[in-house]
Amino acid sequence: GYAPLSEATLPAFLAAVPALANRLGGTPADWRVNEVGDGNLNLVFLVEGPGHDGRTAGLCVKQSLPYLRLVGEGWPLDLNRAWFEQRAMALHAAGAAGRAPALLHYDPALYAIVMERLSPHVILRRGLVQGIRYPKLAEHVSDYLAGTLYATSDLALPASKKRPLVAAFTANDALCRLTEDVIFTQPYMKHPHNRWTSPQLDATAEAVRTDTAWKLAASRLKLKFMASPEALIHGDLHTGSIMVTETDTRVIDPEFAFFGPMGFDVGAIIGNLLLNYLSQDGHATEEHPRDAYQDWVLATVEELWTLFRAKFLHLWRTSGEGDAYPAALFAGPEGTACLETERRTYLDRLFTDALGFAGAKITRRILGLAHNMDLETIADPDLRALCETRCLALARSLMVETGRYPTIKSVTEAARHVRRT
Ligand code: SR1
Ligand code: MG
Repeated sequence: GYAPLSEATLPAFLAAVPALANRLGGTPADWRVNEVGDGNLNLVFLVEGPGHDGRTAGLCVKQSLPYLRLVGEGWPLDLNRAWFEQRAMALHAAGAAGRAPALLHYDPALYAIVMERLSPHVILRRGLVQGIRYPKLAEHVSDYLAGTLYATSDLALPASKKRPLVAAFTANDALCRLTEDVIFTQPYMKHPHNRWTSPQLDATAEAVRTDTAWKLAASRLKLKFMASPEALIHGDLHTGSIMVTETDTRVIDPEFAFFGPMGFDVGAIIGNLLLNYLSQDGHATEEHPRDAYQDWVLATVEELWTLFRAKFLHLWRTSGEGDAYPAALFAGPEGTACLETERRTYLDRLFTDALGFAGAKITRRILGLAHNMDLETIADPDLRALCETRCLALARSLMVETGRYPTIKSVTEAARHVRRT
């Protein structure tokens, strides 16, 4: 039966799985366990054992709690999110090998996932707030996005393979509804879950609630989220769901995975990077100005989209085995040219979706329930409010005036412009 694990009970759980015990080495008494979960939902344990040949070994264990950790037991949440997470990890590994921690074990009764412990990786968001550059970030995240989204789409999978997967992930209803509520609905209304740190934002939040164009844009995006089973998306790809070193990048936490719009994942990471860019002014000091770092963040946004687009197109051109766009209909030079135009149109549409979702992801982090340390750790309340106000201006424009942004450069230019206001 299910019971939450603890630092005291975890060794016995691991000792019962020979492959895990062997990996840790020594005996359970030698294993050091720390609960380190600082996310909104789950328990996370890091375990270290003596390993073999003088090299220590580590594991990470993630377990669902029957409620939302951020709020407490008053907000029950489906335990089965762990099943969706480990299933998504397995399916995504096929499209983007090496860009996530290795999945080692799943316990369906305890809703516990055992995976490779990443070391010396840190959460990307923490590194960004400290002003650390990650030269491989765009290359690796674009590998992950293109690989996972393409491989699970109708462009790569025959319908008879994709449809049962769509059906299985449709059952991740609890987490989809959470997203629908906290991202697309609650920030645009008076709701007890909403909070913002700066009283300076009271008037802005009130203005959002009466901004019909903004609410309409949020609702259109919500519909797209609910009714576009394009690919198996991560579903929560913010900068807290990525672990990094200067040379390695791993995506973690796909518990919100379901078949949804690809632009939601692409927009999540772009939106979180843009939010970070605008938050940097709250962390700059005279001794440590952040302007050059901010240029790096925007260059990363540009590179990420450009590489994603190129890699996705390459996969489609070279390995299209899905049932959409049957090859037999596009034989000959005319068919080839026509299909190539179609591919570019598809990517243009995906880009537009991503920008809208990026705006929605920024808005929810300022006016909704769950916030980001990028903004929350700005000590000066006036400066924090200024950064938040700039974020909201950019977010609204991405959602309401999406057509103004035909290229990723136009997006980064808008971010620079907002920063000057
Ligand atoms: C209750 S909202 C919790 C949030 O944390 C997760 O990381 C998701 O972003 C979710 O929306
Ligand atoms: Mg998460």
